[in-house]
Amino acid sequence: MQQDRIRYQPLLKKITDPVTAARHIKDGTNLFISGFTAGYPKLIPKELAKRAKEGENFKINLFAGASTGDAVDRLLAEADVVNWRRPYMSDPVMRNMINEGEIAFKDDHLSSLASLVRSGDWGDAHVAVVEAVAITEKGALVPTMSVGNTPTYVKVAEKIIVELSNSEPPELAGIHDIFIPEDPPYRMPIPIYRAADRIGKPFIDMDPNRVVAILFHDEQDSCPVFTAPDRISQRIAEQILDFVRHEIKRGRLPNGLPWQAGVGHVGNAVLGGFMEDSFFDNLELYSEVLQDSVLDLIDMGKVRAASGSALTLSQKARNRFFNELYRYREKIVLRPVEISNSPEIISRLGVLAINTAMEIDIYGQANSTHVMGSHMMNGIGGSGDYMRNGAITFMVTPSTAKEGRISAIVPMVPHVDHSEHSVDVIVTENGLVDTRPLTPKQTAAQIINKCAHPDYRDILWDYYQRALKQRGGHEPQLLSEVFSFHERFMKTGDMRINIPK
Ligand code: 0RQ
Repeated sequence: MQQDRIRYQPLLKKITDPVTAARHIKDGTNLFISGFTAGYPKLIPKELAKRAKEGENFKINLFAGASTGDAVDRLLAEADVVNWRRPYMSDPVMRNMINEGEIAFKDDHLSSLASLVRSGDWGDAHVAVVEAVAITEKGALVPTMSVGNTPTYVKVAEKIIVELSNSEPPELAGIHDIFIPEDPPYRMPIPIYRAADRIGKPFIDMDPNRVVAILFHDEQDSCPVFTAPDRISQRIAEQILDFVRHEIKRGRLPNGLPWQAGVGHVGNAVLGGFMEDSFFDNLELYSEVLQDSVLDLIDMGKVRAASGSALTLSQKARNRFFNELYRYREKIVLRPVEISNSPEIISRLGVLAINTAMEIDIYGQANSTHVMGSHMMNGIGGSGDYMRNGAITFMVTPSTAKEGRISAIVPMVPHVDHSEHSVDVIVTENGLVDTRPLTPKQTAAQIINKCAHPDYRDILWDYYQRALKQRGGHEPQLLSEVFSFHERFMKTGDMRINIPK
C-alpha cells in the first residue's frame, strides 16, 4: 500500500513515473544521490542512461556517498553522461574513463565531503535522488541500507526525488541514527562515547515542499558474493589478532577498543578470526561498511555493537537479516559517513584500524590509490579517516601482486596516501612490523626482512645498503633509483627482471 510507505498525505500526489521524474535532470545538473555500496537509486540512473542511448546530449556532475556499483556508476559511465564524479568509486568502466580523462574525478576523504557540500564547495545542489523505505507522518525520510551523505544532500538540494523501495521493509526504521554536525566555527564535540551511542533521529529531516517526484520500485541492491578468505588474508589476520592479544596481555593496550576493518579479503578474514578466538569477546565495531561476517558475530553473541554507514549483505545474509530484523537492529547502527568516519570520534574511541594498501615503502608510506603512481584504482575512501586517527593503525597488503611480478614492498611509493606518520603497523603474509618504537632505518631493515616477499628481499636489501652508504641521512634514498622497481615492471613486466642495457 502506497499509504504505508508515504505517511505524509500531501506527498501522495507527487507519485509519478521515472520518465517524468528524470526530466528535472538536465545538461549541467549537479546530481546528489544516496548510496554507499548499498542504498543507491535504481530507477533514475536507468532512465538517464536510456535518454542518452536515445540520442540526448547531456552531462551531469555526480555525487554519491561512496561506490555505487553497476546500477549507477557502470550504467552512467557507459552512457557517457558523467562530467564529474565525487568521491570514491570502484567500477572498472568508470575507472578507465577517469584515467583516460573522460570523467573528472576528485578523491576526497569520505568524512569531508558532506561539510564541503554544505559550504557550497560545489556551487548549487540542483537535484538529490535518494532511496528510502518510507516517508514519515511529518515528511521525514527513512533511508534503506546505507546513510552515506544522504542527510546533507537532502538538506541542500533544491529539488528532491525519492525512490521508495518495496524490497526493504519499513521496519528498517530505528536502525539509522541521523545527526548532522554544525559546521565550523560552531561545531560542538560530537557526543559519541561508545560505538553503540545514538545521538540523532531515526530519520532524515526533509522539507516536503522540495520533493518534486516520488517513485516506487521492487529492485534490490546488487549483492556481493563472499568467498572464504584465502591463505594470505588469513595469515595477515592471524598476525594482527596475535599482535593485539599480545599488546593487551602485556598491559600496553586496553581491552575493548573498537575495530574498523576495511572492506575486502583481509577485513573479512579478521572478522572471521574473531569467530574462532575465545580471547576476543564483547566486540565493538566502529567501521564504515558492515558485511555478512558482522551478522555471524552477532549470532555467536560476540558483538556488543556494530556501527557503520552501510550494510552490504550477500543474498543469503540479506534474507536472514530481514527475517530477524528486530534482533539485529538492537546491535547495529547506521550513521552518516561524516559520523562513522569522523576523525574526532575515531581518535577519541581509540579505534583499531585495518586498511589495505597496494604498496608500502621501506619507511612505511602507503599507496592505496594510484597504480604505478599514475592510474586511479578506486580512491582513498575512508582509509585516511581511520589511518590518521586510529589508536593503532594497521596497513596490510599481500607481499606481491600480479602473480609475483610486482613487489608490494618498494623503495619509495610513487604516490603517498598514508604517510609514515600515520601508519603504525605493517603486515604482509610474511611478517608484521610495529614501526612505533623504530627509527626509519630500523623500520626499513625490518620491513625488508620480515614483510617483503623472499624473491625481493635481496634486491631491496641491495638498494637499501647502497642508499645508506652513498647517500646517508635520516631516510636514505637514491633519487636516481627510487622508482627503479616500478621502471623495471613497466619495461619488462616483472620487477625481478633487470632492464636490458
Ligand atoms: O587488480 O583486479 O586487475 O587483478 O589491485 O587488488 O589484491 O584484489 O585487493 O580488492 O583488497 O584492493 C588497495 C585497491 C586493494 C583497496 C585496494 C591490483 C591487483 C588487483 C585489487 P586486478 P586486490 P583489494 C575504508 C576502506 C582504498 C580505500 C579503502 C582500496 C587490484 O583496498 O581501494 O581502504 N583501498 N577503503 O592486482 C599494481 C600494486 C598492486 C596492484 C594490487 N602494487 N601494483 N596493481 N594491485 N597491488 C575503510 C572501511 O571501513 C571500509
